Amino acid sequence: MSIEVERKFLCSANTLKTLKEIGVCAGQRQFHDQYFDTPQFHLTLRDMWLRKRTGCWELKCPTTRVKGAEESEASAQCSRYKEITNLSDIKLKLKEVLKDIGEDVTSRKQLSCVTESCQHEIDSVQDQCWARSMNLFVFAEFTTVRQTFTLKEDGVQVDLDEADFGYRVGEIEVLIPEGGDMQAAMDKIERTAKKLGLTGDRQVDGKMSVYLQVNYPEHYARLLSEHIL
Ligand code: V4E
Repeated sequence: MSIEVERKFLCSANTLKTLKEIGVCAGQRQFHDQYFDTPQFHLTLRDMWLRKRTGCWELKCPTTRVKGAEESEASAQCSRYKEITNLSDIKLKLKEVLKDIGEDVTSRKQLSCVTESCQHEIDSVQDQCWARSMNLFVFAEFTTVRQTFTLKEDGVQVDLDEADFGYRVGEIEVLIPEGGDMQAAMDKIERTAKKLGLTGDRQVDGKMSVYLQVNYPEHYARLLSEHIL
């Protein structure tokens, strides 16, 4: 399991010029994300983000922060999430969380899902049967074109994303192992942000924030009021 530490930014022409000077373009790719939650949004209301990205499942969970600890401006602009990519671990975590909130995952028999729908539907639907059995459905779906840059600074990656609903956002990202040096990761991000000439003290919206604002304004407002976004 790894922890993803990242800072989002809006990429101006100047930022792009600097990025091309200090980084190496590692390529461009396109991916399709499907995000899952219960109809009552039990996962996202716990800041848990389950997605299938071009066939691979990922679950992002919040990391525990030290209560009452002062946060620097640089740290406040970074998000940190634990990333679970092993499907068995994802299912275990989801069972634990959904059991906690009284969602009866055992009563929805996976077998009935298989016999009713999967024989007549495409492979991707079969693959989602376990999710359906946990009452998890796709609530957001979009395609992103991503250009990736690697920087000389060890382990720093910069992604420039354009989602198919028109939103563009950049992110400076460092991956560390669980229990790894969070401060060192944030320092790397801060140094990179300075090199790119980034200013501003507010967190920049990610693709999902913008998607929710448009498609689920009430849920978005709730996530804001509960300080999840
Ligand atoms: C963690 C999270 C979400 C899941 C998607 O995360 P994000 O990093 O925005 O997407 P993406 O496509 O860049 O994933 P990557 O390729 O880096 O793995 S959706 C909303 N959140 C919460 C969240 C937050 N609270 N604050 C910020 C700045 N971003 C996301």
